Amino acid sequence: MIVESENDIKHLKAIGHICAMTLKKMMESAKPGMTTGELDDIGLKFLEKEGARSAPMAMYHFPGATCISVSPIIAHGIPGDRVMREGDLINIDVSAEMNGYYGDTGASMVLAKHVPEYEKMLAAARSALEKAVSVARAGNPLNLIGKTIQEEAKQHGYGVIFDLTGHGIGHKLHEEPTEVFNYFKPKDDRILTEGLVLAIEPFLTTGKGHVHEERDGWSLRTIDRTIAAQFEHTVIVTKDEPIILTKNPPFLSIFFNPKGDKESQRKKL
Ligand code: M3C
Ligand code: CO
Ligand code: CO
Repeated sequence: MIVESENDIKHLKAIGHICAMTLKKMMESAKPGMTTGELDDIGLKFLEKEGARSAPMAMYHFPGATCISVSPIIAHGIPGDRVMREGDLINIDVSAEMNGYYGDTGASMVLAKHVPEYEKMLAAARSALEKAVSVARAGNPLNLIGKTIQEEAKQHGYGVIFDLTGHGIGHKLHEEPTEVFNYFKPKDDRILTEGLVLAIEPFLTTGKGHVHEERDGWSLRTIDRTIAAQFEHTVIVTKDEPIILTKNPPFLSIFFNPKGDKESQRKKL
């Protein structure tokens, strides 16, 4: 959507903040031995308490309130009986609706353990999101977002997932512009305009960058079974730096969760 009023901004900020807080709550709650279904329930209760509805459920009848993907699943993981283990690479994606406005955010993390191989990719993916967000300004070509993500990935020795994209958002979870590519598309001549609401979500990988849908009809994994990491923000494009609707300072630092306790997280970062 294109933001037209202060009222639009107020509602987008409200749902964006709820998504960010839900994600933070889930990242802090994730513990070895817990199932993804239990973790989803924590997210669902948090959303309900705030008066928001799960967007995947409302829009697509997704069988969960949030998407929880345990590697080699990289996105659209269905919460269920899967037990999370120390050292698992996990992605949590929270999207929700309130008063007809949508927000979308996500993050990857390693559960309760140092895994340098994963942490390196997480740092690169987070940096790709930060850089992509900073170039999302009115007047810039939309394909600068993908170019920036791909260059940042390459700089750190990674590739991008070609099959998954960012998207417009606002009055629906996925709306125009439906594909905000995570790579440079020279022929894409779309220009970013003031007020445009976007979900920017780089997916970085060690593999070739194509995905396969599992038989459950949702879960996505890399075809080559390589690892991947995603970070996502919903933003409003302006003439300067965009307004980040899903910003939550602690969220950006909790990409590693050593023992699940906040103190050691802070020390580490
Ligand atoms: N929020 C998710 C979609 C959830 S609907 C099951 C998203 O838009 O960020 C993604 N799109 C593609 C992969 S994750
Ligand atoms: Co998302
Ligand atoms: Co999204």
